[in-house]
Amino acid sequence: MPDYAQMNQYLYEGNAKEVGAMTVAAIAEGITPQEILSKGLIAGMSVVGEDFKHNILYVPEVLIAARAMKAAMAVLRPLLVAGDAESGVSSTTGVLLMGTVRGDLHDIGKNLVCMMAEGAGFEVHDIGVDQSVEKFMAAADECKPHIIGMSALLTTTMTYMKTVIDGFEADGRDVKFAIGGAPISQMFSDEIGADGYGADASSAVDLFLSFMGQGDAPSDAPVAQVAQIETADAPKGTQTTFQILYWQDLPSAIKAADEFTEVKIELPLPFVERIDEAAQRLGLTDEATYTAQYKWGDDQDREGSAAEVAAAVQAELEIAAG
Ligand code: B12
Repeated sequence: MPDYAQMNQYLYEGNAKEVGAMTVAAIAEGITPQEILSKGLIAGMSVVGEDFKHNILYVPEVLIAARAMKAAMAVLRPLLVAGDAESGVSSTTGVLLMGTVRGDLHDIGKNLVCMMAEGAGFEVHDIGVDQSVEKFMAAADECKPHIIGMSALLTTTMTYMKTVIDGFEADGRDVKFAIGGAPISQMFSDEIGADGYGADASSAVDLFLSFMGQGDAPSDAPVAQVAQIETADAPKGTQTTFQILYWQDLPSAIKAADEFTEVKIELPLPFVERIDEAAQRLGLTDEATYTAQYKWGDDQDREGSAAEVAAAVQAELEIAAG
């Protein structure tokens, strides 16, 4: 039995070598790839996500953890694909076009869905991250998919899924849309006119199969939680130290801490779009080059609670950005 707590810890530390070695050892021990994925990798990554939310980890550490996860997924990939193929579904199950939507560089979940779908016999065309409606259309012209799967991990990019669906509809194209990613829910899927939502890779495959007339759609899943700003009342005269996270010279996030509480604000959509546009202009869209551009600015002090200071700094950045 693998030491999953240790594996989670290695993943958290971004120790790709150990996570990979433990994955190989677990497979040799006869553990199923699904168990390793859920108890060793996804469980570890959810701790990373929580600590990211609470300012214990920042983008560079998360990226290193994500790399460790990818290293282990590379070991599991052939097994997941072969394992699902044994489930008896034919290799002509259907054609699936997958991509992460514009402005969003998260691809771990999408890659997992692609692997599982491939294993279930789908012909998968993965167009990668940060994909516009035009790119989805051009790819659809090429591969003529039955299903288009879109992934989004940011509340600021999930709305772009509707742009893609509307674009295809306006063009009179008939294709099924499946959507997924941590902030996505069935309610959101209904709201934007998608054909279905999958909470994880196996529900995603069930959903795709149901579109192809094989089996039932997965049942509804709970709505994922999104990051929230913590606030607390602080006494008068409280001092806060804050920093701004910049992508090159463009602000992306604010963290502020007083004696009692710590607050993190991800700046809203226009800021994300500005960074995205600059990255596109400079051709810096691959994950490592993109994230290497993030740097925290200097510590600054100001009177007020962390929540008040963070809100004031956000307002100033919004005014400065016009
Ligand atoms: C790893 C990670 C990163 C890595 C991504 C590396 C990579 N190659 O993917 C890096 C460091 C680059 C990153 C950057 C950022 N991130 Co990030 N990141 C994460 C983290 C910790 C894990 C995501 C993950 O891989 N999960 C594991 C996979 C297996 O799960 P999954 O993606 O949900 O996929 C499953 C399902 O959703 C579903 N699914 C997924 N896609 C699809 C598609 C279809 C069709 C279907 C049916 C199903 C389906 O099946 C998958 C498999 O089970 C999350 C926290 C979290 N808990 O989600 C934050 C998180 C998503 N990131 C966040 C933020 C804010 C950012 C940044 C804006 C930070 C910054 N200030 O720069 C940037 C944005 C960059 C960009 N433009 O995209 C926030 C988003 C908050 C919000 N509400 O919008 C989160 C939630 C962290 C947090 N709690 O604050 N991040």
